[in-house]
Formats: sequence, structure tokens, C-alpha cells
Amino acid sequence: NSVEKEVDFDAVVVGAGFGGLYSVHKLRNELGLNVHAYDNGSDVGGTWYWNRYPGALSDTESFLYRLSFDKELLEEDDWKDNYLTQPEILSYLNRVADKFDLRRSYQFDTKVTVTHFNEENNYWEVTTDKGETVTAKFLVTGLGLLSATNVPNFKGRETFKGEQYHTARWPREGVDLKGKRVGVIGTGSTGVQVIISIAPEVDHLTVFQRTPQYSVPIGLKEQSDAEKAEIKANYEEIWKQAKSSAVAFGFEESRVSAVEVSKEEQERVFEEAWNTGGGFRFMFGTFNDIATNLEANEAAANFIRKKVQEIVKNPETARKLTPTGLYAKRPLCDNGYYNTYNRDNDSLVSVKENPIVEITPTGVRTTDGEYELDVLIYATGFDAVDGNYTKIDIRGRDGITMSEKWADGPTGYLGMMNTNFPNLFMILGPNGPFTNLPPSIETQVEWISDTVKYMVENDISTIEPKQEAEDEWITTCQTISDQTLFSKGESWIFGANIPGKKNTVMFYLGGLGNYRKTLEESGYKGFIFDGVLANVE
Ligand code: FAD
Ligand code: NA7
Repeated sequence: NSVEKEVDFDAVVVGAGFGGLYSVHKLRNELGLNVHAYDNGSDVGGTWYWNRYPGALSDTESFLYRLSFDKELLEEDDWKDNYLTQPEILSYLNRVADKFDLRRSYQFDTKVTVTHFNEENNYWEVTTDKGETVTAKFLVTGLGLLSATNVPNFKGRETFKGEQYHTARWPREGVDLKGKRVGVIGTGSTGVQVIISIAPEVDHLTVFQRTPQYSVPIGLKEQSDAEKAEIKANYEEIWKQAKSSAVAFGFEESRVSAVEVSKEEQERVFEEAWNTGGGFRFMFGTFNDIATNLEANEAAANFIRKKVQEIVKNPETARKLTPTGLYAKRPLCDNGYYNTYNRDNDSLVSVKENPIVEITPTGVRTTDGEYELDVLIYATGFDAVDGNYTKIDIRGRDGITMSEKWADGPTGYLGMMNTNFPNLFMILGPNGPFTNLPPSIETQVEWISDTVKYMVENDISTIEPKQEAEDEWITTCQTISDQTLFSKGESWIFGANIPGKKNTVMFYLGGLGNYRKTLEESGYKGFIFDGVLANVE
């Protein structure tokens, strides 16, 4: 080890979202390492730096959409409602950066474009779009799992004479939509939020919907000082519960099967959850088999369909808005989505029935005619999970590229590492947990920093998983996924939203509690340190 060439940095961190920021804190402030970090944004925030579209809101409740490691920060922080707006989250992440003096390690407006592992010296060479290359022993990537934007390549897109924006590239200075004819393509979580928010402001809103969605109320309400004080007084228990639960959304997951209770009881439970609010609560807090049993899933889906029919007054709009398939995507929640269609200044176009033919200089042409627009908003989502990885020229041992390694779909041992890519630690990489994300991010960053500490203390140069261990983990993810209905739900969770993207299992759906147990119990089982399999009982 001692013959290795000197590196510029002990660690390079990429990303300034929850994951990157916490990594810089752990590695630099706690382990005392020499850390350099990059983000292609101009400041910290990641997701919440980029997603400035009107109506952007967390779908995790305010008290749990944050890092848990610092008691003081939990105590000091304040919020207004039970869900957080984008400005609130961005300001929170800025406070995290200030409190731990994280910004000084970052080089902003800088994209990492190439990174190769140098086998002779056991370090990563990291090259940026500014033409610089630095070397580091450890490379930690918090590139974001919903970060690489998806803009469908509609014919004529560049000919549009009005303004067009993807929701995750919303201008910092905002966009004046008042009195304009606005089109929104996409009705996922983002589309739903932006539609509700801008409908009252615009002259006319045209929504281009491909697949109708199941969405339940969010239950948005202001939280009193007393409620917040109670949460703060109980944080220890709250985090303990969240981190040992499945989805980590701060409620107990149901243990009752929908198919084992009467229809009346099903209705009662769904109605109560509908009135309480929260997409994850509706899917996982009502019954324990909505995401796994077809009959239970249909009962929940049918309940929501009936609500759509009740809420939406125009029968033709109600028909188009009513979802028909499985309720098996990331569950949506909203603050009055279906009701928005009772306004007289918006219209819904089903592009499944009348597909988009082209974007014209003046609007969008579908098979049933042209819709004239001043502004076109793409709420068309993301190339999720591996989207930002495949944009970088990443090469591990023997010059193997990450794209080659992932030819059959992206993989990650424990959601963090890949064979032949030593010392490359991914935060929220493929095959990681599917949860409220900050507690999963924390879990991974803490594992990464513990591992780095162990390696530094024991003078170990490289760590990577054994191929068999990686394969076994992917099989575990596949087996769990096969027991759920998500794989049939055709969404970004399996890469089904991107034309041509291989549909694979990109998550560990076994829950955060089990994931944490796996990390704790397996020690370094399946890992190779300096070419030697870890000696674990
Ligand atoms: P990000 O916050 O995505 O940060 C990654 C950063 O890395 C970005 O700034 C990116 O530009 C940068 N980067 C990527 N590649 C490079 C490169 N090559 N060079 C330099 N920089 C690079 N999750 C929840 O749990 N609850 C929610 O309520 C929730 N709401 C969401 C709402 C929206 C609109 C979106 C888009 C996502 C939401 N998420 C939510 C998911 C959210 O992404 C995560 O909760 C979390 O913010 C991810 O943090 P991160 O640090 O892993 O990545
Ligand atoms: P989503 O959930 O992937 O939604 C994207 C939406 O865009 C969805 O309605 C898509 O329809 C639609 N879409 C995508 N491509 C097209 C084309 N070519 N034509 C018409 N419509 C299209 O992304 P979001 O940003 O809303 O949410 C992603 C996550 O971020 C969310 O789960 C939260 O975690 C935050 P489709 O349903 O594919 O038919």
C-alpha cells in the first residue's frame, strides 16, 4: 500500500443534495479526511435546487423529510404545514450546509464527465467539464435517483415559438404564467402538483394526459406549535420507528389483509385513509396486501375510481381521468387534483386516445387537432436511478465501463457498490431501498463512512463486492419484487417510463428495516478487501 502514488484528495463526493451534503459532513468533519465535492448546480439542494416549479411539495410529511443525525438541527428547525414546500426544503438544506460549513468543499457549476479507476495506484481519476482532473482514493456519488430529466423527443419540439420548460429545470427567476395559454404534458406526481398550482392563475390550461393516475388527498394542514413541540419531544422514538419500518413514512404499516375483511370494513378503512391523507399511508397503512394481492389492489383502486366519478362533474372528463389498471406505481397524493377539472379554464386531452403528432410553432398537435399555447410545460419525469450514471464515462478495472456492466440493467450490491468498481460508493444506487428517502440516504452514508473509516484504520486500499454476492443480492431484489404488483405497474420504478430502457428490478422492496438489518448483520460478508474475501463468520 505504501508504494501508491499520492492522491489529490482522500475522497471526491459528487452531488449536493441530502446524500452528497451528509457525505461531506461525515467524511470531512467527522473522519477528518481531505474531501472535494462537485455539483453541476450553482448551489446546494440537489432535487430541491432544480425542482422550482409552482406547487412543488414533498409527499413525505414535514417532520420526516429531513436528516436525523443532528439533534440540535431537528430541535431548531421549523415548518408551516404537514408537508414541505420546495422553498422550505431548499432553505433547510442551505441551513444544513451552513451549520456544517459544507459549501467550502464544493465546486459548483461543475459536472463530472469522466471517472476512471487507476488500478496501478488504486485511485479514481475524476475529470470535469471544466477540463480538470483530480485523483481520490474514494469516490462517493450522490447523483440523485430522480434527477436526469426525461424530455420526450416529440417531432418539432425545437420549432415551438413560445416558452417551454421541464419542471425539474424551472428557471430560478420563475415564470410569469398569468393570463397565458399553458399546456402541461404529464400527470405523474409532478404534473399533478403543477396543474393544481397554476390552474387558478393561467388564462387556459390544457393537460395532456397519457395514463390516468390514482391519487388520494394529501391532507394538507397547518401544524400548530404544540403539535410540532410534541413531534420534537418524541423524535427519538419517531426515527426509531421509521428506520425499522418498511417505507419509513412515519406511520405503522398495516398488518391486516384487505381480502380477509368485509367490503364494509374495506370501505371504512379506505374512507378514513382518504380523509387523513397521504399516498403511502393509503397504500401501506390501510391493509398489508394492496401492493401484493390483485384482489386487494382492485378494492383500493376501485375506491379511488369511485371518488374520481363523484368529484369530477363533467362525465367525459371524469371518464378520461378514471384510472383503469393496477394501483401499483409510486402512490400519488394531491391537494385537490381531480377537483381542478371542475374549473372552466382547463381541459383534459387524453393522448392515449389522441396521441401527440408533433409540437408546432404555436402549440401541440394531436390526432384530434391543434392546441394553441404560449407556454408548454414538460412534467414528463426522469430517467430514474441510473440516468445520471450512464451520462458519465465511468470505468472500473480493466477499463470496463459502467454502461457495459449494466448492459442488462443497472445493479448495485446493497444498492451501493459494484464488482470491478472498487471504492466507488453510490448513494441511492440501483437495488437500494424504496422508501421515504432521507432515512435511507442516511443509512447508506453512515455505512459508507464507517467502511471508509475501517479501511483507513486498517490500511486497506480497495473494497468491492464479490460477483456472487452481487448476483445473490439482485436475486433477492428480484424475488421480493416478484411478490409485488409494482413490476406490472409500468413506471419509473422499473425503468418502464423511458422508451427503449430495459425493464429491470431497480429497487430492494424489502423495506428499510430489513435493509438496515441486512447491513448490520452481514458485516462485510461478500466484500473483497485488497483482493481478499472479507473474513466474516
Ligand atoms: P439529488 O437531490 O437528486 O442530488 C443530486 C445532485 O447531483 C443534483 O444536484 C445533480 O445535479 C448532481 N449531479 C448529478 N450528476 C452529476 C455530475 N455528473 N456532476 C456533478 N453533479 C451531478 N423523496 C422522498 O423521500 N419524499 C418526497 O416527498 C420526495 N419528493 C420529491 C419531489 C420531486 C419533485 C422529486 C423530483 C423528487 C422527490 N423525492 C422525494 C426524491 C428526492 O430526489 C430524494 O428525496 C432526495 O432529494 C435525493 O437526494 P440525493 O442527494 O440522493 O440526490
Ligand atoms: P413520472 O411519475 O414518471 O410521470 C411522468 C408523466 O409524464 C406521466 O404522466 C407520463 O405518462 C408522462 N409522459 C412521459 N412521457 C410521455 C410522452 N412521451 N407522452 C405523453 N406523456 C408522457 O414523473 P414525475 O416527475 O411526475 O414523478 C417522478 C417522481 O418524482 C415521483 O414518483 C416522486 O417521487 C417525485 P405515463 O404514466 O408514462 O403514461
